[in-house]
Amino acid sequence: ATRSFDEIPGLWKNSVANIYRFWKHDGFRNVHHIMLKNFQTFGPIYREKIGYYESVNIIMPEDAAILFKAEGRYPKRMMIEAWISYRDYRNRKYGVLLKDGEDWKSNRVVLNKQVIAPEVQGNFVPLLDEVGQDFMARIQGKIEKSGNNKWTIDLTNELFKFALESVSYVLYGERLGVLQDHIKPEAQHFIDCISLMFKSTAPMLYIPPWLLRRLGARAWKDHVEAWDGIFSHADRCIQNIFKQTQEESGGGGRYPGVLATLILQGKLPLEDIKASVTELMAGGVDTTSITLLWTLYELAKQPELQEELRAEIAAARASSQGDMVEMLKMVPLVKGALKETLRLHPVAVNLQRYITEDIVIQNYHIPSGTLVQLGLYAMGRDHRIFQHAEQYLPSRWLQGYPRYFRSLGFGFGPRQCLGRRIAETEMQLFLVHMLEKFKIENQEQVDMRSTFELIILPEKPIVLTMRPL
Ligand code: HEM
Ligand code: 2DC
Repeated sequence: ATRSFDEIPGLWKNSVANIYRFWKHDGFRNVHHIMLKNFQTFGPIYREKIGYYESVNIIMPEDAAILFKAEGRYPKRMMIEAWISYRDYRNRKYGVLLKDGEDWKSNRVVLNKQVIAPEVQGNFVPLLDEVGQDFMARIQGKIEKSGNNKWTIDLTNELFKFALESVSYVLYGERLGVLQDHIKPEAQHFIDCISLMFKSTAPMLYIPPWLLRRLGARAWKDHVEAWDGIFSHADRCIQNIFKQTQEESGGGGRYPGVLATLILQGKLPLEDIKASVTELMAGGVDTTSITLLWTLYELAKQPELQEELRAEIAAARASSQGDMVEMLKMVPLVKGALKETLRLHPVAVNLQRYITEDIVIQNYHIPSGTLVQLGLYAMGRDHRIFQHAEQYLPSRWLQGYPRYFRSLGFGFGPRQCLGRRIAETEMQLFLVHMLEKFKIENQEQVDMRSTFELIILPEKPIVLTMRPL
């Protein structure tokens, strides 16, 4: 017989004691490690309640399939109260990230066609290719300046700039110019604000923002300051394009970028377009850059793997004859490397949905309306699900291995990552250029730990060395 909801194992009966225990174990920064431990202790399903945050947690791919079948017509993720509170506090509209129901759907459908549909990749490739090449020229310049034929550095901020330049070019059809030697202070401030925004969100997952606001707590103040910085810079970029689309009509057949296309189309109210474009700009920086940083870190550990990837890239380069869209169809191992990075170092520690019907998972009944979370980080490291789970093996994504509900780094279904097409294209082109030009090496062979600041980040700076091939 199916067991009842209240029989699911876990710590969910005393939420106050749980938040104390959580805080004592530095839980705010260890969400992913605590999750691993919970699955070890309780098995493949557990219930949890920390402060006001209540969930059922699952790990198996087969269970993920059941979860996503029960997500309904308007899939709903966990509400990030802090993000909602800021918008309400400053009277700002929600974009597609924070909308729900019919309002979400109608916006998302219009955005999908311009941002994630396979047909638009052709628009993005030349732009992202250009930024990728500029980044490599910048590294080459640094190597030459160094005088010893290499450049050793923590690439984090360089990659933030690369990602900001990339997403801005796609959104606005114009270069921001942040890859130059003197970065404009506004652009660096924008980058710093995004990191602070993520970091200050984490404690507010468990302690309600209104309480922190009443207490005058640091996290809330930082959070407001961070979003203020994000919105003011994005507003300036958007305003700029808005003026241009009013002045000129049809700029010579060149792809004008996502924002101008949406404005000219006129299918969404301007305020909705602005809100979602701001979210795309903010969502486009730390995600791809950190994923690329983890990828370079993994590749530095395996010079032979770098050679394998180079061989694939060289063959693709030769047979695509300069057509980059074609070339990207011929680099499955490069794509496998990115999947492998997201398996071991996912940006999102879990995926979640409020289910819209009753389901049965691991023989437990779960009622409609429950928040069910798939532990992405734990799934990627589970030996039952991935053979040699501890090894970075891009070839596991090629063939022969089971792939059913295992590659979920961007989420799943109609509510999956809206920036996925941009992110994948940007990262693939980056790796192609990087591997064609440089060898990647690291200083020390210690395993890098990670920390949770809403997204999963390296705990300490990752220092890498690049040498010309
Ligand atoms: C949502 C991951 C890059 C914008 C999400 C979700 C995940 C995710 C897991 C939730 C999906 C779900 O609930 O099923 C990633 C990863 C990235 C990345 C791993 C890069 C490696 C980007 C970029 C952008 C972006 C570059 C913007 C250009 C968004 C937006 C949403 C979202 C707007 C919310 C969509 C909605 O609610 O309808 N992302 N993301 N992401 N992402 Fe990304
Ligand atoms: C964080 O318990 C842990 O892509 C929580 O580009 C559950 C949770 C809910 C939503 C997730 C979030 C986690 C991690 C960061 C995600 C977010 C949805 C979108 C966001 C995955 C797993 C992200 C990084 C977006 C952010 C766009 C924003 C800056 C405008």
